[in-house]
Amino acid sequence: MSSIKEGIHDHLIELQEEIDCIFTAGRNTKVSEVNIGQIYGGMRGVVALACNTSYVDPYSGLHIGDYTTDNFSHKLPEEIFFLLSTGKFPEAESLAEFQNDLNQRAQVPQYVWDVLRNLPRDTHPMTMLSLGILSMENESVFKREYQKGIEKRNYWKYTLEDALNILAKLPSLAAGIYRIRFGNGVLIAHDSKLDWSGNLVHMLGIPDGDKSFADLMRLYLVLHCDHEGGNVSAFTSRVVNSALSDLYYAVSAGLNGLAGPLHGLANQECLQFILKIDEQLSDQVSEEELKAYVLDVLDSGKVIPGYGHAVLRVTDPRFTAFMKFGEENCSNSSCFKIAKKLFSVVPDILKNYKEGKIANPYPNVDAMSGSLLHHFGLKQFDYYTVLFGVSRVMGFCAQNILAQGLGQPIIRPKSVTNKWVLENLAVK
Ligand code: FAM
Repeated sequence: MSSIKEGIHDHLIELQEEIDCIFTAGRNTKVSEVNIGQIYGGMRGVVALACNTSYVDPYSGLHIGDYTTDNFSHKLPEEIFFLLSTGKFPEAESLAEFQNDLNQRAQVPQYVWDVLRNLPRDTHPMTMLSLGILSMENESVFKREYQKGIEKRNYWKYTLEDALNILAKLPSLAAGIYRIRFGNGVLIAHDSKLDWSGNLVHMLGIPDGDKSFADLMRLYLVLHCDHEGGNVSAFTSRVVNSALSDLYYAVSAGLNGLAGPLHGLANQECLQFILKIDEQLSDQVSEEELKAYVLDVLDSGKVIPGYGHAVLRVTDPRFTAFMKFGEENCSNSSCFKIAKKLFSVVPDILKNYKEGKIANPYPNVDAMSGSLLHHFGLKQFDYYTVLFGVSRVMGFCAQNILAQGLGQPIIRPKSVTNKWVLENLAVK
């Protein structure tokens, strides 16, 4: 058995023991009460899901297993996937074995390129990524084995096979999308000597891409990997997979959720926002001018991209990690300077705007990531959510593998109509 499979197997035993304990303590214990505002308000704050890959604390941000952002941001994405799915970082030997396995599976089938090359020239890169994954659905090992008849307790093993096949192909697929959509369409071959993020950088073929760009990409792919279970993309992916639609369907569905401007597309919108400020006011903009500009945007009914969060109530530690990277590697870049200046004015404005209705006035990960990519030569901001997606697929995969391994059932919350609410609750 491969180390990752063994690691997941052992982790599932631990998680199942914990669940047994939780159930013994009280299966009917109340966790959360749901009020009408929450039913109509996107279920915000309703605790209704178990997700064992990661946890977002409102005040300390993303935790993966026992690690906070500061403790894992220096790792490789492969190590992060191992951590998400087994609860532990791999030993050097297991990491090498895992990377080797991914290399063996990296070849993207020719028909995927045919599909992507036949799309309209201006197709959004996120559509291409989602479609690229979905077009390979016929390769699903889970689907093939399910049709033959497999035991429920083994579902996770075939979901893992699908996950490895998808993850292995992602750098080639994402880089190919970049080269078809923004370059001359000539693909650069995968290099088995490079690691997962190193390969993505290599196959993107960005001219003048220096060592810091490779470091940035590794950090980017690590920081976006997972954000617990209730965010739009992870939840969508889990719901789809809970119907035993295989991982190709589930990953593609999750990516479709990520493509929205309130979620993964915010980094694209964020950079557009920053470039506009650069064009209209320059990176020498004063605090007063910037405050007036931000207030104008808010008064026109728009959100400030990169600020706010459904769960976080502090500056996102992932933003802080990017900010540190920017200080160390490109403190003179215009975009970085503007992103930093926004950080010094936006939170105070948002705190007092809409009578304090904005729950979190602080920056999330998107407020800085695009500025750094732009500085290092990746200037096609339509592409940024693809990078977010490449990273987040690790979370989708790990969450679904563990959920299958724990035998979690189909997800099916109950909905009601206004009429039902009016007739059954004292709200008339
Ligand atoms: N600028 C202006 N208004 C904002 C705001 C922002 N950055 N963030 C929240 N608000 C408003 C929000 O629109 C809502 O107003 P209405 O009641 O008039 O609709 C009000 O404040 C209360 O919202 P909330 O409870 O503070 O936030 P939500 O949990 O509903 O929404 C976000 C969370 C992230 C969708 C929201 O903060 C937002 O739209 N931010 C800007 C877009 C963004 O940065 N998205 C990226 C999120 C990131 F985590 C990711 O997925 N990559």
